[in-house]
Amino acid sequence: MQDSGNSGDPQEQPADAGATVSETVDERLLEAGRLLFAGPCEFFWAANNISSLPPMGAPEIAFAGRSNVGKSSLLNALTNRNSLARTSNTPGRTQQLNFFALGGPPGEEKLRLVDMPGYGYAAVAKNKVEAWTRMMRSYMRGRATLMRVYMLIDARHGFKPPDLEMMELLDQCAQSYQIVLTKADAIKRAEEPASIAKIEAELARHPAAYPLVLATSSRESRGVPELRAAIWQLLEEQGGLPEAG
Ligand SMILES: Nc1nc2c(ncn2[C@@H]2O[C@H](COP(=O)(O)OP(=O)(O)O)[C@@H](O)[C@H]2O)c(=O)[nH]1
Ligand SMILES: [Mg+2]
Repeated sequence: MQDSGNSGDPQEQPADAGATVSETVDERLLEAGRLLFAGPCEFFWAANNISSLPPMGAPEIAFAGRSNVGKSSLLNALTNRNSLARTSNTPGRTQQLNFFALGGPPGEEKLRLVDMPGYGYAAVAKNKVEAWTRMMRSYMRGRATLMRVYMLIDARHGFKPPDLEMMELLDQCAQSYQIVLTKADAIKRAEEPASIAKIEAELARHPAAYPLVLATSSRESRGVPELRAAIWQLLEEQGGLPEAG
């Protein structure tokens, strides 16, 4: 935001004065998000049924999406790792909730990242889909520390029927969620606003959905700092603020 009282020409300022002169809330959040995700991040728990969840502890955010949506790539981009979440070419194989401790060793983490099993994989048997749905439902209903689900949508494809089913489940569980577009590099920049507007129109029909969409590209690291900032802001808003540092 441009402050009309600030008449300083940026070129007149010393190169290192930018942060103090033009610091905005957004820059603060971007930096706080960057620092959060620059900390240690470690896999610490896998649950393949509802009775094997880790005890509740630090605030959790979960990542969900259809198989192949780019979830592993985005988790790796967020945490600056190459293989935190294995980028797999065998969609539907990992049918478990994977927990990562962020910002401290497990037990002292500031935030937990939860990699949800991919859904909508055609070759998965019906009884497995039902088991998956039961597990997601009981996890989301019983998890007081789960702050938000980030639901990933391939920017090229928009919502597909399995995504709409997932949103219905999230709505039923009154689980707060936000849509994150992946692979934004794969659509024309000029098409992005229309794609986002279409998605936001659908979101208006979903009570538990956060109304704004974030566009990301793991390949180009686009939108990734903004997603980190949004996650930090969520922690602040929910009072789960990690200690400064
Ligand atoms: N163009 C593009 N492709 C991506 C991006 N992120 C992931 N992919 C590709 O999408 C496929 C699935 O990625 P992956 O992260 O394994 O998806 P997951 O199954 O949801 O974990 C892989 O072939 C990736 O190379 C991206 O930002 N842009
Ligand atoms: Mg994956």
